[in-house]
Amino acid sequence: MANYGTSVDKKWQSRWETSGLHNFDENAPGEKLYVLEMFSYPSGAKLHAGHWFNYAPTDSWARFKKMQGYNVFQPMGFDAFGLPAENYAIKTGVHPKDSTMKNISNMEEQLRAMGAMFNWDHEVITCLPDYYKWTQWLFLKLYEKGLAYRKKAPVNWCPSCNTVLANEQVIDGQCERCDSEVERKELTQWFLKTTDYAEELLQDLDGLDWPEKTKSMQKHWIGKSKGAEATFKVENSDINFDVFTTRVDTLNGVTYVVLAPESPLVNQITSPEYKSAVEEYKKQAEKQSDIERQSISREKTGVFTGTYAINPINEKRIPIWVADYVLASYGTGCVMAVPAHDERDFEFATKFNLPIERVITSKNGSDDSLPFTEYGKLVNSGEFDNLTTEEAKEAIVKKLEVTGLGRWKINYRLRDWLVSRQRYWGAPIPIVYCEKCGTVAVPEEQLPVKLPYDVEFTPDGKSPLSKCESFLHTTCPKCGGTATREVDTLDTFVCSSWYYLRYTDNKNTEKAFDSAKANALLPVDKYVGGPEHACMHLLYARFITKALRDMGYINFDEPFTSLTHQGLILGPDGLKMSKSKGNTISPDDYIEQYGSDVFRMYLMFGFAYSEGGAWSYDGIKSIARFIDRIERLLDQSKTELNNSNNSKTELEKSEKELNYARHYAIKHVTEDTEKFQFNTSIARIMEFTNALSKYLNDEKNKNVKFLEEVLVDYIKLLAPFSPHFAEEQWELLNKDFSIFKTSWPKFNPKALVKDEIEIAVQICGKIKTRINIPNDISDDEIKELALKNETIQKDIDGKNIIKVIVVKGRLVNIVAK
Ligand code: ANZ
Ligand code: ZN
Repeated sequence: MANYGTSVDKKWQSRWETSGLHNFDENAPGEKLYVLEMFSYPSGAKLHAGHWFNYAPTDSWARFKKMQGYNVFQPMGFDAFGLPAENYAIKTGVHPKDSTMKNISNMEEQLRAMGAMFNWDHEVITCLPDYYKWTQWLFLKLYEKGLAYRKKAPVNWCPSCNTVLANEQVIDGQCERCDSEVERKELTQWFLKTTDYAEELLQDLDGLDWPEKTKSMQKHWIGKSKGAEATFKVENSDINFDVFTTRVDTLNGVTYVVLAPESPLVNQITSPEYKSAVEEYKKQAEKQSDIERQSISREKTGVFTGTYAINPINEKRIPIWVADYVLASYGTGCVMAVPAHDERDFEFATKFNLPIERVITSKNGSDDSLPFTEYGKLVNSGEFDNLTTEEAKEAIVKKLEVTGLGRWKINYRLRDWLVSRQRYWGAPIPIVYCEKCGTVAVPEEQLPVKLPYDVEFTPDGKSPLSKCESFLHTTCPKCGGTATREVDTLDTFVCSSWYYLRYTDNKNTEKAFDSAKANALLPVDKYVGGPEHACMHLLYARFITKALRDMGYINFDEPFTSLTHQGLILGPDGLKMSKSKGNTISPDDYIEQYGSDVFRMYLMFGFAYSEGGAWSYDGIKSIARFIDRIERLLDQSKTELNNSNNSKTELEKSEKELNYARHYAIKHVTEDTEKFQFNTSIARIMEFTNALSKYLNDEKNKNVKFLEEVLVDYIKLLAPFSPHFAEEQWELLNKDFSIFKTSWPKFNPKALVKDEIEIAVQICGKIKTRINIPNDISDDEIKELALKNETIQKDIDGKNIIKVIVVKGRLVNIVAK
């Protein structure tokens, strides 16, 4: 009867803990290897199959690297501030701090049951003052550096929840929680200047070992666009404005210009008789999200301002419109419209009956329909006629530069990071407002600005902290006069933008982290987590790393050298797991039934790691049977070891076969595991298992010395994938604790050269038979063996042999008539 199960898990978990096996020692031998899994939200739902799929296989990888001799650092913690906890609190009335701490202790227990070699002594919990004190410190450093600033900006506003929403809470223009249409509202907010690093964030992507898709998503998000700015004068006024265009070659085809409704220019230039129509239009536009406004399928809307502008290249007079397909936040918020060559302008011009003037034809002169959006040759452009798009861009910018009415310009789509949240459950922004001194940073020695416990946190449109008098009123750190505190809290992504640094020095009470410690352990060598963070967390962390480097706190440029995304584990029905669909898989029940190793091995064998897939009940059962089978085989092996006295050094044929399987497995498990290809690694272990079983069931007197060597390698190969089970088997083999202190098996290339190989024998190109031949004989000897073969003899009897061809290692072809 099989022994493996939770009792074996518990035995080794406690042994690992009491022996301090997983404690990190920075002075231990071996190259450092920082393995990091994205830390989780302590939500009430406990650890689900997705967490396991992130953490357990990555832990197996880390164990594999440890056995290869690396000094592995694998910390774990909790991203504990933020909306999930707060929303849960609003729903249940339990204070977020209480529910969060309770959830953390539940999840810690579950993580321990996983048996991962986390360095718990380095744990961080972002909602505790000893952590958020340093999040506040980070904010102040950025503020000192001019990388944090405050300005008025439009935010997503849910009129029914009465609160600001993060971008990620807006789903298709609607509030994630109540499905009401999200509005835009102007509020004064804190921003971090990610845009200062746009170019470096883009350039450094090239050097990262990250999935191409993720790099390309970040690249798009940063959105570098090379173009030009052209300056238009407003007729009968001294107001000028710039437009950003990537097609300055089409400047002669501009038939109107468009301002974003939010552009401050709109009020300045609108002529009196058009004011009310424009005001009305602006109100409508406020309700649309940027995504809707940019949608191609949406019908274009807009309004004339009654005012005209002058085209800087040909002094033509063109109308100025306001339309919401122009975004205030991109470029200059003003667009030169070229309906003949831009889809959206074309649609707009058609709807409002504005002129459409062609200025580009295709290079080969064929007549194309409008809008023609490709590059080509200029027409109707005066002195620029016949130039190609590329040539015309140069020539037109050159001419504009002379008059000062144009220049080359690079634009980025990336916006500064809005970090203010009108929420309770976050790190307070460490700023004080004084009537006399204005905006004042809280001095470092007064940190942390503690988040008060007794606060009415249900959102009603105002920041919860503004209703907490004892928090709100304070004295100015500069002049000692009365002052009020900033009542917004920081976006939780600020907390998670630097946690990998704090892990290295989590108990430091003097500093956020010690530079020498951080520089020694970072960058993270392998980061594993979901792809959904591509343009948020993964970008923010890169920005913070670069900012801290420039302030001299760290000496590396990138936080995460290599990144792997796990796939998604779906319900048995192939759909995304969700409580409402009733298709969730709770790891706890399976661990209880089968043990952690069966669960983790199923996750690794049943799915390609980066793809995931649908859960299968049969799949996990077959892994449970596989572990049972191994256990029986190892049992049998031990009996053999005790009963036999054969310990020859020369290997018999059957031993050579097993030795081949052994080294074949070592080679491929090593190569595949390195690449997170756990499923193929385990498949190789299964083949090795079959070979072992075949050898054991041979009746002959076993070679115990050889068998013992094989078993040592076999259990070592199993160790990363089934750590508790392997540790148990290691002990049963009378080996010293712990298998994770031993080194990973090395494969012997010689063992992979077979003494005998099988080749085909053909007559006139048709396969007649297969023969086994020694590996190291000459072509003539091969010919001789082939011709001597009985089947062949019969076939060629009475025929004339014309030619015998040998294809090394594969076949012999006999041409006979
Ligand atoms: C004239 C033009 C003619 C344009 C043409 C395109 C084709 P990317 O590549 O994304 O940088 N644009 C500029 N600012 C905008 C804003 N705030 N809101 C909406 N659209 C804006 O796109 C640059 C192009 O997007 C610019 O080039 C401008 O339209 C438009 F045949 O200028 B173009
Ligand atoms: Zn003051």
